[in-house]
Amino acid sequence: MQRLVLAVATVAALATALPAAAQFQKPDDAVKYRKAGFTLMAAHFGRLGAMAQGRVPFDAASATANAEIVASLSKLPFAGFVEGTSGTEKGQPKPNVWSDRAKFDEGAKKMQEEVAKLAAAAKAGPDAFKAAFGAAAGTCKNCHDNYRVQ
Ligand code: ASC
Repeated sequence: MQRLVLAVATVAALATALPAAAQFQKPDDAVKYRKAGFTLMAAHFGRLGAMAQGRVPFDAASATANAEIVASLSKLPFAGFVEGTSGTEKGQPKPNVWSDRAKFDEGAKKMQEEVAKLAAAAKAGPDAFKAAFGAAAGTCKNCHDNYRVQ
């Protein structure tokens, strides 16, 4: 698990060092990439949510492992938001991702900061974990409300 997290983190560091568009052959590749990233994040964040909401018993080791994965994955999808990939169908990014990019990036950074706190919160116990999960989920929702077609 540690090694996987390290590998993902290394790739994330390399990926973010390149200009976004330069990483993809064509816009559709960028769309697939970011969707894959968010799909993985949602799977692992969902496992945390199940514990935060009491649908699954809190398990510090599992929560910590999933939180570390989410924190690493959170660095990946944003490189996939290349120009010309907005849309009007449910789930697609609205054009304001690009017309208001600084604010969008700020929201992404806020999300990354909040998910980075989840592992330590999981180690601290269920109450700290629940609070940190709520804060992180709020940052997801904020961008969905503002930048994703409903
Ligand atoms: C999840 C998930 C999201 C966020 C969001 C929070 O578990 O897949 O996209 O939480 O629903 O509001």
